[in-house]
Amino acid sequence: MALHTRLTRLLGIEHPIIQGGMAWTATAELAAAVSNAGAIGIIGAGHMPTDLLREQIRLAKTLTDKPFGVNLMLLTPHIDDIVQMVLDEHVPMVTTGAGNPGKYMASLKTAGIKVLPITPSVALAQRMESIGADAIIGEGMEAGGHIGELTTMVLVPQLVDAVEIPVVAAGGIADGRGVAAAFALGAEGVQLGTRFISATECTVHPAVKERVLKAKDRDTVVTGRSTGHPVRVLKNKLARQIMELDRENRPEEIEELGTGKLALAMRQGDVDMGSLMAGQSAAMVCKIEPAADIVHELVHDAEAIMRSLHEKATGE
Ligand code: TUI
Repeated sequence: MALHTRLTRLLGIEHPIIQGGMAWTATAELAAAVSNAGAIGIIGAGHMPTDLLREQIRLAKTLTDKPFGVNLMLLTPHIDDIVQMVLDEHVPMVTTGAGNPGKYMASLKTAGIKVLPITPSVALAQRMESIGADAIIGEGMEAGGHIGELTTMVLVPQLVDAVEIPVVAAGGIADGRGVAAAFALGAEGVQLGTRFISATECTVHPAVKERVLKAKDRDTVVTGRSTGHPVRVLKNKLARQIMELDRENRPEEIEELGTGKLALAMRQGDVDMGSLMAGQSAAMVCKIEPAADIVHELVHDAEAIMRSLHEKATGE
């Protein structure tokens, strides 16, 4: 049982599955569990203070001997300090989100760190390839958190045509069918965030897991479009307040209202006034189970689908 691609070789992993680097959600425990299962776990830096992130990285190193990564959230004000710390800690790989990591590419590459920028567009992906990115993560607007405009279905094949480096599909993938579909589009790996919120090892507040498990098809909404940083969340009281401010075009008040609300949801479990960032695939997440079971199910089911499609295509 294995899906080997350029991505598995690049990262030295068994399965071409990246766990999304969700801020205040993807902690060392989850990342290590995913890496131990043969995929690659990511610690979400978000707006985390540098010292706390360093502790998380050191904790992950005690929990796994396998490669893991850190997601650098480029909008955070102390991003320069975070990058320096990640260099000092010799983290094997980073993904980047919410901006252009060009400024940091040379130093990360020189330190031997694999860099996988998350991009919502073809132009940014080409720029990233030209400055040395190892692979591209194409994230569609089905994803949770900060999103671009294109869907995974249209973004991924365009990226595959536009760059030579491996493309990883993200956004809307929650099971083996999604993995097989991503491979059909030309992706050589997948990134899943929301599905891993339900992992036993995910340390997010139990009330958040419960909301994800209960979510149905139309339970996410995109808020904050007026700020220029649209964010997909599960609908709740905070989301409704932000949608109202969006309608009234009051972006400054949205920024103010949103401050600290992700940690409020994910760590403290305030599922009414916290920001419940999650993707559309929340509706497809149905049970709490170990990260290793999630990884193995994804690989097993994707392989079975690809085998059955092959049989159909060849008339066997
Ligand atoms: O980064 C994410 N997801 C995130 S970041 C985040 S924290 C946040 N909170 C409130 C507002 C904004 C951020 C929560 N979820 N996913 C990867 C991702 N990157 N999605 C979209 C992008 C992106 C957008 C623009 C990447 C690059 C980019 O480039 C703009 C430029 O400068 O060229």
